Amino acid sequence: MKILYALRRFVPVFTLGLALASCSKEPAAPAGAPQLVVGFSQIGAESEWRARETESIQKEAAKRGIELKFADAQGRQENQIKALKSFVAQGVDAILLAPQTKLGWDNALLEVQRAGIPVVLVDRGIETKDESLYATLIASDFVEEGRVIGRWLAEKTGGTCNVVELAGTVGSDPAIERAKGFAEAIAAFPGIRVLKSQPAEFTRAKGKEVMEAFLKAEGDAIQAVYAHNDDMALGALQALEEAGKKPGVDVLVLGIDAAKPAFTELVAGKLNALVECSPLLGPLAFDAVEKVLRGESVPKRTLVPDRLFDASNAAEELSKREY
Ligand code: GZL
Repeated sequence: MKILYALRRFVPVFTLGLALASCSKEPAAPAGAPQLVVGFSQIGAESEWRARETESIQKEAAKRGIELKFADAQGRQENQIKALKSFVAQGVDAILLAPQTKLGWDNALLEVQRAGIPVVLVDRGIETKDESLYATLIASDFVEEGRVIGRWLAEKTGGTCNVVELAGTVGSDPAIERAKGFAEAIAAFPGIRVLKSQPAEFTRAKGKEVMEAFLKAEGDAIQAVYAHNDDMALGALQALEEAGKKPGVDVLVLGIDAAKPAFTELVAGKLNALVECSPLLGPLAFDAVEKVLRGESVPKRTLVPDRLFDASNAAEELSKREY
């Protein structure tokens, strides 16, 4: 299969690139050589994180002189599948896919594979019977992100706390795995009780709405909120303030992503802990695309490292944040 990719449309660019590189220092974009064309099926724009990821991939494509065909699926898998078909029809050289959900990709990806177009998964994984349907996955370890939050909460509360959970999009890789990691970490602490867990679509608005329902149902019993991403944590923070509570003081608020809007609230003490999940995947994504098109082998999984931030290190980190 690799040879197929290499022969597909890359050799002329590669040969020409080599020739030019040998006679000039700057890797010039050879005039007239076929520009690499990459299709990018993006989930949507549901969160700050998603916007930063889109920006990173668009900027990196421009920097490398790659033509990016961008398709925003408005949060729907069927629109992503339509985009994959369209990329095949347009004869792109490679595809970047941020899969909205874990299941339901095999048929669409088989069609792409039959067209000889490599697929690089960015930011979320899929469940498939045939791992050859994609070249590599570039993403964080969501299970570990959930574990880190669970361990932080156990340490902070001495293992006794009533917590509510704002879960990400049903069926998505990060929602499934962040829930799993958190549950794993708190299993060692019977005093940590999850009073309620409900999906809130990774959005601020839905996070606020679900938190309001949690407050109605559980009121003062709630001592902490675990949100699978920043935006839902910020929504919860708003709901707590409107209910006359001090987020970060009366109720601990924990999230994942650590993008700037939430990071600022962390420094202000309204959030208590954030695990970062870098959206700056553009360079890694196009490194993988270019390697695959050269027929080089790439690891099936490229793990993006994450760090934990809380009151002990947030203030000195804020000025260094890139997203
Ligand atoms: C994580 C990404 C998640 C973010 C959310 O890689 O898929 O989706 O954590 C985003 O903010 O909506």
